[in-house]
Amino acid sequence: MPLRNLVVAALVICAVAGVITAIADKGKSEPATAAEAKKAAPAKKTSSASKPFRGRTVYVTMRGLAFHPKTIHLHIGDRVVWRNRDNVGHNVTTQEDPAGVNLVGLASPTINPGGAYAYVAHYAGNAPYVCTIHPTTMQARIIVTRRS
Ligand SMILES: [Cu+2]
Repeated sequence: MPLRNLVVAALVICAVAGVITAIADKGKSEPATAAEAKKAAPAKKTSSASKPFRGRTVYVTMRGLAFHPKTIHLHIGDRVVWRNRDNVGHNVTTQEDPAGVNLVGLASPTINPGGAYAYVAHYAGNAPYVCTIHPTTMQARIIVTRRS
């Protein structure tokens, strides 16, 4: 029996310690100023992670051996989804831009008929891209700019 009493006593001590710690933490976590409260708010939002993607989505349709629309504009953090509506496979491959530096760096695998390929823009850039299977008709451009 003394061993059991010892265990019970230990559990009670742990529970009390837990409550004290919780009270102490509550006091600490309350922001002292409005500025601190503002700082703390975004951190809480990102940790919830219920909606990890917060950018815009731009859709490009691959149909009739062409990209529609031919030019897309997006901001860093936005996403492009290419959807293949043809009955042959396509891909999306950025080309070196003679007028500038290709910062997009995009090379998809083959996108099968009915399939799609998504790309989130992480860098600013302005690059022509093609489907390397049909490079004469499937030419387009992706322009990624910083959010102002
Ligand atoms: Cu193609």
